Amino acid sequence: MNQHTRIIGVPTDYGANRRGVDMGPSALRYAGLVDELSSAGVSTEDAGDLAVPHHAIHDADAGGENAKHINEVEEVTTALADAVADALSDEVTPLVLGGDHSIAIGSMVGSARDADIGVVWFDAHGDFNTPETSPSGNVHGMPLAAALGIGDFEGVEWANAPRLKEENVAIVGLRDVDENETTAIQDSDVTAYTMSDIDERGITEVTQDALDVATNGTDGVHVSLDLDWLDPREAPGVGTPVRGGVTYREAHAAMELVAESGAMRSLELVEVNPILDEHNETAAVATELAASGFGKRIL
Ligand code: HAR
Ligand code: MN
Ligand code: MN
Ligand code: MN
Repeated sequence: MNQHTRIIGVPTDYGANRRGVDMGPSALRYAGLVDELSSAGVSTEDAGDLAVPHHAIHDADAGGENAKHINEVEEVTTALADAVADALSDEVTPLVLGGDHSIAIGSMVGSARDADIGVVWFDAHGDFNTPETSPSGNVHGMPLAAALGIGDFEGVEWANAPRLKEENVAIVGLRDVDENETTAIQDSDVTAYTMSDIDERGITEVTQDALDVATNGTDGVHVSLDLDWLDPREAPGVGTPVRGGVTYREAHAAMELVAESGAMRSLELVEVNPILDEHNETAAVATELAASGFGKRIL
């Protein structure tokens, strides 16, 4: 694994229905991300934040009921795709700080530009809606469908990850999925592991299976970590908390397996919302999980 990372902040909340997640990059840096990574033996360069357009009135000018702020999402994710691809060509591991989960479109597009990639998606949600199935119109519920070119996203060049196949995508921790989304996931070749799967088989076995899915025939894996994957008691600072998530220890065990696989080519931490957080706890947990993903062991 590459032990040099480049932090790329993406202070956007255009994909979410609650404001505040655009402050995620600051919260993560303030929580000591660079020190955490250095305790994992990882050197870090901070590329700062991408420029995100800010509108005075957020929702009045959403532009598109079915996919709100889609033009802003396109602008931000296109810039992020370039930044991620640049980091990889400079042989540093991109560490993308969200921002809401719509930014994952850019991470996947950039990571899959010059390599066949797999994806491990740690999330309470499927993020598999399309503009026609989304109950909310919020793009952070759509990034996997976008990258895979499903439904309305078919042939949408800026949104489709060029070298990512459904059979190399694994979602881990599902517990809140919309009806049409469930059907779409089942109809696809994506592999999904629910919280019940984790109850029955344990986090180690499930994560190992997910990594097998994502590494099978690929050059590396993009790891997307939505903090609402964890139980809200341990990660309260998220916009869409769902009871019954993984524990702090399960999350660490999973990230340690990610590190052991040696396959992580890019990582993103998303959906940290400091306005809703308690003393920046969620950001702190996120930074620790990142360090585990780069090989830090806690006893
Ligand atoms: N499924 C719902 C929707 O599409 C909720 C989306 C969830 N929010 C996220 N994504 N944080 O993981 O609107
Ligand atoms: Mn904003
Ligand atoms: Mn998500
Ligand atoms: Mn989520």
